[in-house]
Amino acid sequence: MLRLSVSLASLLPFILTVTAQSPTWGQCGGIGWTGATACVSGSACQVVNPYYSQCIPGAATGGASTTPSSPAPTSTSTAKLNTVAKAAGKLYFGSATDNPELSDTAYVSILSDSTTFGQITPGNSMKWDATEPSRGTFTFTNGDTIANLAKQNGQLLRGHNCVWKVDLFVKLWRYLISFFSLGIINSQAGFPLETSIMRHFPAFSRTTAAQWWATTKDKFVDSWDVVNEPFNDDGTVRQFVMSQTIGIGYVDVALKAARAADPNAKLYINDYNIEGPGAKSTAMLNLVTDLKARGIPIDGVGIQGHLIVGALPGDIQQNLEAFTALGVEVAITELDIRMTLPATPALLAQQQKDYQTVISACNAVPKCVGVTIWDYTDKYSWIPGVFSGQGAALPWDQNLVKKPAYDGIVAGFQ
Ligand code: 9MR
Repeated sequence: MLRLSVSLASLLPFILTVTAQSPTWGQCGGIGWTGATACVSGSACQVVNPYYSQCIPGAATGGASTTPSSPAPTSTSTAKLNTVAKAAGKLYFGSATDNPELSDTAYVSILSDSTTFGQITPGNSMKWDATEPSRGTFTFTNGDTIANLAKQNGQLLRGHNCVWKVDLFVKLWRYLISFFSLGIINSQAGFPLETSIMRHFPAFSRTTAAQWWATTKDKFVDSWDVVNEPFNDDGTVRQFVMSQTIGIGYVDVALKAARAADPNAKLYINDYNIEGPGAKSTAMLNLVTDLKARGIPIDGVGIQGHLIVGALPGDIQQNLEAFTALGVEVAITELDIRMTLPATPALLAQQQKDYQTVISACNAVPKCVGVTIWDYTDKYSWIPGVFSGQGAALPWDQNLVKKPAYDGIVAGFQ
């Protein structure tokens, strides 16, 4: 015992030294970060976005770029992305955005250029956990901010999303707290949380969807991601409160409620890892076939497109055509193509090719109606916060400078 405490005591300075410095690729700052802000020797802390700074090997301390010391290659094209997309017969080229970054005026200025972006998707602020933060209380402020921005800019708006396992986990937790605090958990027989949510869903869908559809009667809105990510990668149904309670039939409930809220908007099911053929694409094809056969309203399949540089699935065009052959449209809804940092010229060149490949596939399929990137700049990308050591996934770098990927997009539409 004595020996243990002695050895712990002797280790303490070492442990403190270690924890005072983040490892290479480790987090070293960002809103809410309470850990080490210094990096181990050989790496430096770089701001990736307001929520995440990371120790980048070989980077200069205090700099804002994750690229190596030689100047990074940039885009040379002067074409505008929405202009080229429309010239190719598409409805739009668009970007996701989120409320916190709307205070960045340089960022908003590029986002608001409708020759570059003809469409906007709110990355978070129309989700269930954002619109109904407590039970029965709906909050549309943040979603309205983005809807109004799109309207002011003359951009289409994609509603995202009505039903998603990830948001329902957040809601379940809140519901649990509220049930306990209100002391009514025993008043609901059977499965109180599930029952409550199932009872509530149509009201949510009608209220939320109607809010933005009602503000968009002049037709700049086109689509809603009604159901998000219903499948696991092996094609089995994702298990969460809705699928566990009523099975895959929750998709019917959601689509019918959405159609009742507005008969005009295009209703989509949206998922990732369905860019190429495979078990998950097959499951989605089967679901859409079944929905169409039973007359359940479904207009489109959203192919998210969270991809990896140099590792694109084969036959993207063929896969898009398999969906459109069922009588639905498709859209690339959340495109980003990430790499392991740092972003070398070779990786940026490969990324340019990969963007061109995806855009060309959509371009070749008439019923692929448009492409949305999941925000346009690395400054606000979700990637580094989720995939450690990866990033640089978008066509603008974190200084809002256009990368070679931009030229890949332009070439893909030509
Ligand atoms: O980019 C979004 C991130 O800011 C949120 O924390 C996260 C959870 O709501 O959702 C991210 O967006 C996801 C999208 O809604 C659905 N497809 C995957 C996207 C990236 O995770």
